[in-house]
Amino acid sequence: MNTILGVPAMEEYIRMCNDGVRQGWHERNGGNLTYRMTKEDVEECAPYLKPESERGDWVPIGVKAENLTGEHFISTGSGKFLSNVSLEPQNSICIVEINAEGDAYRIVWGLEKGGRPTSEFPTHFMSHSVRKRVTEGSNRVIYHAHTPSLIALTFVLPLTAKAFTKALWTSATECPVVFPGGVGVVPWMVPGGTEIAVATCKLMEKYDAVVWTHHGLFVSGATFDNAFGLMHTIEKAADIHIRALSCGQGIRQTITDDDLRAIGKAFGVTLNKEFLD
Ligand code: 2HA
Ligand code: ZN
Repeated sequence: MNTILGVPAMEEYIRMCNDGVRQGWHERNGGNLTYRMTKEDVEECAPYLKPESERGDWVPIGVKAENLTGEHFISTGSGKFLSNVSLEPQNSICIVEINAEGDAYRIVWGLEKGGRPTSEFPTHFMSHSVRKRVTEGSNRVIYHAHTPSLIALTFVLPLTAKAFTKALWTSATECPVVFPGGVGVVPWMVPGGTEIAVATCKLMEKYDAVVWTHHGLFVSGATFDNAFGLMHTIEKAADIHIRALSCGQGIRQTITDDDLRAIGKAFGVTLNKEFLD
């Protein structure tokens, strides 16, 4: 296709929005997705971006990241429905560029009827900064979804990284392989602001998945598939845990810590020892 929508990064981005919608994670305008574009992605999109003279003013992000100066991101639009992304991408998502100071953005494509990047852009932006640094540039995708089973668990489990990690690791054998570092937990906070951005990105130093209490999940990945797969694996494990608890007789048997160590050994992954007794 001879439009920006034929650029592979755009195709994959739009497909991932659809995949999340199909899972039921994106009621109304719930959830958001950002992707830090490669140089090649930007070159492929360049013919379709606004000329310099039509680019608006720089908009302050409210946070600053020196390692993201000059980067381009694809972002869902604030208040936009992920279910509309594939139907009307030009009005649901945008490409933003970051200024030379790393503290402001401007829209270079998309949101043609007006709008701005996701309300969670400060958290996405700070998380990109941290993940870019700790993964030496490999992580490019940050994804937030309203995953119902995981949200339900935030009403019944202690709000600690250990309680959530253990519940998830022991609910499906693949889990320790997919997220050997475990998951972090942010207590309930007002969404969209700087406070939740700071709390999330502090945990993103250590974890690629952070639970937002009574709200959802935030994940980071190198590719769309990896980020989506991490979200999906965690939500499915949460669902299994809830189904087991819902049988009403408690957990009679589970994967032990020694079993977890054996999985780590067999699959060549190092499990976060903080969560093993
Ligand atoms: O984009 O999910 O956290 C809407 C939200 C806010
Ligand atoms: Zn949300």
